[in-house]
Amino acid sequence: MKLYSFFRSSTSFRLRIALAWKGLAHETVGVSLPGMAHKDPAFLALNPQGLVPALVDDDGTVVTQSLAMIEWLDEKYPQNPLMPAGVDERWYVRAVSQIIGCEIHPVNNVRVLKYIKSALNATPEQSQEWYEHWIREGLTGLESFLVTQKRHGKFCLGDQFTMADVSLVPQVYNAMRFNCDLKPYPTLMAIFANCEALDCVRTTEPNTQADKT
Ligand SMILES: N[C@@H](CCC(=O)N[C@@H](CS)C(=O)NCC(=O)O)C(=O)O
Repeated sequence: MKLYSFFRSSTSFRLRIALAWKGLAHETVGVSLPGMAHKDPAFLALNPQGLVPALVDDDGTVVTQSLAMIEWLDEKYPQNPLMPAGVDERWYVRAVSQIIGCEIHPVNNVRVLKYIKSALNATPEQSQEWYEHWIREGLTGLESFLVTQKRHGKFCLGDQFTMADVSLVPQVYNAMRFNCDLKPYPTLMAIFANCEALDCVRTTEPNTQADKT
């Protein structure tokens, strides 16, 4: 299979982790976001939304939308599952993933940051404040959610590595890149440290990627 990915993209990183965790061989094709390669007709033919990641399976199936892709991978290639068996646990894993994927990531996406700078004339300081604000708001809510649910252990769901962790790791990497203060989130950061020790994270993190610029 082929993964269309940008090294710094959080959503691409989710897929890199998932594929590595499942041991699925694939070729990674770099799609440069600064180079606007995600708007090239060849890439738009794979994902008309013009967003990474996209995955092309060996049978030609094309899938997009990272969280849907991870669940699709889990159903098509069930080894080393990223979704738990129980219905309550699946709800919880989806809830954590969606707090990140629907509430934190979208407001700090490349096109949003570009828009507030270009159309709304935000200064670099204002753009940084925007980023930090939504990280604080999002991670505060997520930390409280985990603490209240009391389902976490080594990972978000006990000691089972799941899609929740696959979602958490890239978001923390991104917040670190923007120099956010992450001390207020001890539960999330302890889980992040445990995830960082895994091969599927170490071998797929942005600095290891061939398309790194
Ligand atoms: N909900 C989508 C979001 C995909 C997405 O926004 N990807 C970003 C990179 S992390 C992107 O391609 N951004 C390009 C842009 O904003 O122009 C997913 O989870 O796959």
